[in-house]
Amino acid sequence: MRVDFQSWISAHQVRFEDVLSRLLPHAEVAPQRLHEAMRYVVLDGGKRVRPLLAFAAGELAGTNEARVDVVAAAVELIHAYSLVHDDMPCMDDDVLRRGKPTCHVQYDDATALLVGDSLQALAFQLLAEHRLNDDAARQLEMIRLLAVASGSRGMAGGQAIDLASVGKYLTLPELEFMHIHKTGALIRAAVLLGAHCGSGMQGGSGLGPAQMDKLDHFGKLIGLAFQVVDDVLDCEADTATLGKTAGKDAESDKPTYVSLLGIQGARDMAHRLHREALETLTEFGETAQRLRELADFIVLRKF
Ligand code: GRG
Repeated sequence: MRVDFQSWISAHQVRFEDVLSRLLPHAEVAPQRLHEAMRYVVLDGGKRVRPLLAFAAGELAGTNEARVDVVAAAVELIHAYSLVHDDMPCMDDDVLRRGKPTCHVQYDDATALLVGDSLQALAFQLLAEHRLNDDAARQLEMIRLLAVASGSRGMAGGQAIDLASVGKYLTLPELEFMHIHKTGALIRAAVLLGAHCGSGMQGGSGLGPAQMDKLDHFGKLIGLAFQVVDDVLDCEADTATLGKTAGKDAESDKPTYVSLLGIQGARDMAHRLHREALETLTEFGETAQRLRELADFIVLRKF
């Protein structure tokens, strides 16, 4: 029997917390303080949007959940590392994340730096030491995909552009380029990695290149929609609801979709991207239902 979307989310969030707890080093293992800090930033917090996208894409591709658990964890560890580094005084300099003091506030700058480094390394360790696909070449391609999405041609590159754009005017294509990299690349990778776990697997649906391209396009559109909504929420929601400091973009004089298009213009853009994202899923029929529901969640969310 098909469970409703909210129950599906909750069940995955609870189960995934156990997966993460199991895959992270224990806090009692040396170096204890570093391991404790890694668990502090990863566990008990966050919406887990990227893992949920991987689970939904995995369902579409007919893969087994244990494989998607590993790619979902790898993506979430990269995401957690990016938040820790982004919050540091040398970048966004923030004190609150996921409703708790940021890592460098709770621990110290050096620990926060090492937490980020260690989470990134652990993500790739997991992809290398677990079987993700029956085809070894496909597995290597998956590792490459996450590396590109995280590095200078993906998230880290987008962050570099973001830091260089403070106080500057960006055109809409420039803003889009920045966000497709900074936020979109990892969201896109989450969708693709979930689907790759199924392709080539016995009993998996083995999505073909044209279908993977459709999913890639879905990931790109919904990744951008996620950022547009993030910009709107930064203006409209309060700190308690967001679990991070609200109003940071305007305060730091950062170009955003809201500063460029106004609140209503940004909302309209999010709805257009949402509509286009849903259109890319048409051919998948019922198997893409969770991805559609997640697209709705990303655009309609209030935090
Ligand atoms: C430091 C290499 C490096 C990159 C940082 C992602 C990022 C790049 C910075 C985070 C700053 C930020 C607020 C970006 C906007 C979009 C975003 C990633 C929001 C946070 O993601 P959520 O809402 O967070 O999925 P939770 O806590 O729910 O996981």
